[in-house]
Amino acid sequence: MKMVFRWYGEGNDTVTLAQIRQIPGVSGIVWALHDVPAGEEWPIEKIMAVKKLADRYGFNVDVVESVNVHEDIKLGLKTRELYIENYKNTITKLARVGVKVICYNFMPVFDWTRTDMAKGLADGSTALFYENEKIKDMDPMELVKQIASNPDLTMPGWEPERLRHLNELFEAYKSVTDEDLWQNLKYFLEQIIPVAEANAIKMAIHPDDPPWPVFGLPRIITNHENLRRLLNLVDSPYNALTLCSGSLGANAENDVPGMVREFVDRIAFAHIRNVRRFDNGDFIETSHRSADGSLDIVEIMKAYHEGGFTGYVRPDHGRHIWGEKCRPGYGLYDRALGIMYLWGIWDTLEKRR
Ligand code: CS2
Ligand code: MN
Repeated sequence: MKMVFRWYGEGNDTVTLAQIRQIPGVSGIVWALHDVPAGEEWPIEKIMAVKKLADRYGFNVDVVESVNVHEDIKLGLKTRELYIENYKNTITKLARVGVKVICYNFMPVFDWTRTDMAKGLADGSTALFYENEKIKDMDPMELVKQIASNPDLTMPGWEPERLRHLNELFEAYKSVTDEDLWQNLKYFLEQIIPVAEANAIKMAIHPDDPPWPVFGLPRIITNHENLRRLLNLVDSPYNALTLCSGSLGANAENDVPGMVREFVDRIAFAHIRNVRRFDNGDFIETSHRSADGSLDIVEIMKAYHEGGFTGYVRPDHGRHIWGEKCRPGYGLYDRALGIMYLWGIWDTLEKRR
């Protein structure tokens, strides 16, 4: 496996490349142009600037997370043609700096959803928390306000640009069923996968987080059967997965090691993190260690190892520990600890081979 680390860019992240370089075994950064709105073509100068910076620290830029999909594509509107065209051009440009994997998602309106960005854990750290009942009665605008109240941090998936048209978007999605969303995803993939293939870039879809509908919006990348369906929409190795253990693992019915075993050849990018699920449907993010959450991270790593996985891996969200002030879920310390746990398991498995 190739270890990579998500980095939001200069002036946009509390973590520095100099710090990331000191985490053992990290070969690349996972990056994006966070200031380019979804749907627009990425400017080549900005792409080159990231490449240049990464070079200076010896990091590859193989993995991009995410090139966001414009809502008109998910809604299946006529205007999607322009946005699909832009997406294709972005793929071609990313190939010029050697990008190998593009992570994206197909969640309507919101990316990941939580009700508390800093819930206290027993050890005094804080972590992202999801409360089922709270979401049921919540006006999504409330959540938006809570997130927008921190002007220093625009969070991926919660960019002001995306949220500006919230009411219209909710209105537009009223008539979109799960099947419509599948059709719109298929249409998108049929157009972009040939371009991805020509540029040797794997398109790796990230599952929905949490893997069930929120605020009445449809969600489809949620379970084993649907991952299989996704891979069959366009049967190409370039139509691939970002398998996120924490997203899928929020639902106790999802057997994450089983998914790894079945799909390993189509997983281009692995997100590994743990969550603790509660009986009432709530869940909280924990350290990566198996004993701390509901997921058996050792079993997941074994499944990757046995499958001969050679793709990219990153620790996903971490807790906020040792007083670190950072983007929710994206501090340095806990993600670095997560990496050492993952390497510990992996190196042991390698020795035993
Ligand atoms: C998720 C998403 O993995 C994560 O951090 O919470 O924000 C993810 O980056 C996107 O959904 C991928 O498109
Ligand atoms: Mn993830």
